[in-house]
Amino acid sequence: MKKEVTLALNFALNKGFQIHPDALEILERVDVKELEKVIKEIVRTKSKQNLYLINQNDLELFFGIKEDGELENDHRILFDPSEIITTAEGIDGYNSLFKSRFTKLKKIISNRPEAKLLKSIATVIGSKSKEDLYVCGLLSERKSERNITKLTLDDPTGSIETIVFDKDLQKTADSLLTDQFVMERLTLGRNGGYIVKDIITPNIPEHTSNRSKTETYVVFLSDLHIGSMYFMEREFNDFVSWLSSPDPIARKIRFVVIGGDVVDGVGIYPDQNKELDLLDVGQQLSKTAQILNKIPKNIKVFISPGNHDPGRRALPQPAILKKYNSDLWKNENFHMVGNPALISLNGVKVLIFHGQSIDDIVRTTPGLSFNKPAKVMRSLLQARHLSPIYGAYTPIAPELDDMMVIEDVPDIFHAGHVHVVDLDLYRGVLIVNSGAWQHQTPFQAGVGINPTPGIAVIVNLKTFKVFTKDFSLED
Ligand code: D5M
Ligand code: FE
Ligand code: ZN
Repeated sequence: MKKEVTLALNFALNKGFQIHPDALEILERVDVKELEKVIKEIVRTKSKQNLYLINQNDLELFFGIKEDGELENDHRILFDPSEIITTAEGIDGYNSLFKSRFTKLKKIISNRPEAKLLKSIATVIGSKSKEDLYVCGLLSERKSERNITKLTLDDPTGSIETIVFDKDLQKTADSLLTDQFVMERLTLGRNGGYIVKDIITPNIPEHTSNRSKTETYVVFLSDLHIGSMYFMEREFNDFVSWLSSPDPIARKIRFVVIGGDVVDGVGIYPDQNKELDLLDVGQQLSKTAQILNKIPKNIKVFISPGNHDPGRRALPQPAILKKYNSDLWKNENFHMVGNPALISLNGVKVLIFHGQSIDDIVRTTPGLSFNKPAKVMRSLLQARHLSPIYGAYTPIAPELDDMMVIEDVPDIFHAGHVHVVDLDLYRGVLIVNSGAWQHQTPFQAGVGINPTPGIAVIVNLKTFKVFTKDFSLED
């Protein structure tokens, strides 16, 4: 028997407790770091009840191995790109991708009354109408010149350059993301220009979220970066141990969602090797499996990849392939999904996206910053698209079907990537950016990214109350 186990048991024996042989068997399976704390807690509770026997049931309950039958933990995978990504080749593929994006978003906007008045760009260009004209398309260009903003829209019939004069409308125009879907109300200017009178985005409607019947909790994590020298191993292990602790919040957790950058990977950035503890992605994933396998068995874990994880870099990404580490696939509590993915936890729809596009959006949209990723996520919901900007940093695969369109309005929208915890509630959708478990890297320090690592974000799926628990150690 391990020394820590003997010590913890002696504590109970010295208090006059007996230990049932069944309980001993469980001690093989539990996290010894937590054992002392748990035994003390059991001794305290049972002394009050004048019960001096520690049995299997006590240990199972306090370690969270035993199901609290009351707490529901149903899950469904509603969307996972892993098995359906195809990658059409070259230009044809991108044409299909944009056509798919246009068609899907036009359908989304079609329930607006103005949508009935929509005309194709080719028709509008030939028109001499004095009436208002409605067009829609993907925003191929946004230019601000002196006092005006020019917006160019493309649809399958052509391209139109439109001009925004109105100051308030210019603000809306500036917040649009390149390649996002936009609808405009236009009038013909005296010298032939198309003047924008109104800008309409697909946006999400005011949303009444689905709720869990029971007060089951979910933890949102991302950006562990296991294998990096900066991975916060002690803090993360503390978090995993805490899941088995008697803490009343921990006792209600039945789901853990990990939104990518599980490992640091190899060859992701130039000179990354200098910052790696483990130089092989297989080793990094083995270590991941070792750590995550300590999560109690009554918790379901969903693992989605990010830009550091092995597999395809371009969006949408498939789940981390079995060939890199089958251990992650063997654990029946683990569910390996792609990026993005839509899952249902007790009926609550959770959209999981690593958040690669946040970089491009912050760099090109006035008023957004890396310190407030939830604001950026809000603009993704408004655009009804997870990664609109094409041709910048974020690689996008030429799929025939644009799987990055937000077709279903989620109840919770989870992303990571920028390593900053941030929360928001937008039209009834809970927005969570779940930070990181990696200290600030020299690169991040150089570009002024200030991470808030070591914080677990926990949501009560019945009330949507959010808790954060800080595991970062001061040293
Ligand atoms: O990205 C974490 C954040 O830091 C994200 O906003 C990108 C940015 N980042 C980090 N390293 C680089 C390099 N080398 N070039 C550009 N941007 C970078 P993560 O995906 O965790 O690396
Ligand atoms: Fe990351
Ligand atoms: Zn990332």
